[in-house]
Amino acid sequence: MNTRPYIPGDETRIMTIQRYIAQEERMHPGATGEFSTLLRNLALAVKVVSREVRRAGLVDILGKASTSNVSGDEVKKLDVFANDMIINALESGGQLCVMASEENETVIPIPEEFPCGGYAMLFDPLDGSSNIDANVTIGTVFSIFKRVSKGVRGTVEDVVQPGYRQVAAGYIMYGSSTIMVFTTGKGVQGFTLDPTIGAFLLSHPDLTIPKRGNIYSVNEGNRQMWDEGFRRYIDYVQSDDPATGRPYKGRYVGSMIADVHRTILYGGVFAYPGDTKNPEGKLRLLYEANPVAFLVEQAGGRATDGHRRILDIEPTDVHQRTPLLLGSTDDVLIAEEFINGKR
Ligand code: AHM
Ligand code: MG
Repeated sequence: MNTRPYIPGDETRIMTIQRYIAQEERMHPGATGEFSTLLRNLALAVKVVSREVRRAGLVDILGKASTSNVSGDEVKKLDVFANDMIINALESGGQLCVMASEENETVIPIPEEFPCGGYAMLFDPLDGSSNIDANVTIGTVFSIFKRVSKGVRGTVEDVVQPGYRQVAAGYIMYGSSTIMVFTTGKGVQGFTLDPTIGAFLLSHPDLTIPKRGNIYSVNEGNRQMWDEGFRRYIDYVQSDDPATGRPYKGRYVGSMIADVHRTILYGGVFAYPGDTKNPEGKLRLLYEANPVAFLVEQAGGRATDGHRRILDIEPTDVHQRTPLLLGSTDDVLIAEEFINGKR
């Protein structure tokens, strides 16, 4: 497809997210426009979240969380604000039948007064939120399925679906700039928010992950609780072998989106394995692992739990966790060999 990327200096050749989605839909004659409206509403919500993230350090001046700000209004914590913002922006559009958020115990129904649509969306409104106070990158993650339930309104069945059925997934990273990276199953596109015009512009067309990298990303504080196989894999990446680029560099932000984004751009491996304390690791299958696994595969990489493809896991619970291993295909395959005792 001719995505006509943004060419610096040629301001007449910008590709906005809306234009990109509309162009994609035109290539599918049966498309109703429902999906492009959904992404447009989501883009609007995350622009507001981005604005609030940029003001986060000013909260101490304007009023702290759960207290009143100077005008006497209740100030919401950023993750609560992001959650409310996304729900409010999407519930009335008529594209969704149900939502699920990492912040909500149970699924979020679409209120009676709004029409019920053909899609279901799961999201983590502000992943890595423990990093906010340190001014470290955080992100929003989303995963979209087609509706499968048949009743008047959507149900939990619409969100507890295996990852291979996702029709779209992506993340918004609030870093030195705000970038939205998403896939609809035809490669991965990255759009950077231009704050001067309030639009996401195609900046990273057809993102592909290197076949092999030289960076590993894991919380090594958990080392003593890991399986022996994974411990030996980390010993392997740390050992000296210039021919294969070892020792690898260690990089761990502790914000999954930042670590995954870097892994997609530079290659290497990101892992949050299970350990003796948390056998299923920390990350949630439906809100975190599935969407990034879809993106990484679409970028040409690999995403597993060490034994099986993330996207093939049949979920049973909306909040279930999974070990996660993803990145450059060659790196992930080597890690799997260690995990499975073949090295
Ligand atoms: P959160 O959803 O509570 O923000 O937790 C998820 C985050 C991920 O962004 C990150 O990869 C992970 O927690 C880091 O965990 P740890 O501090 O155990 O290394
Ligand atoms: Mg999270």
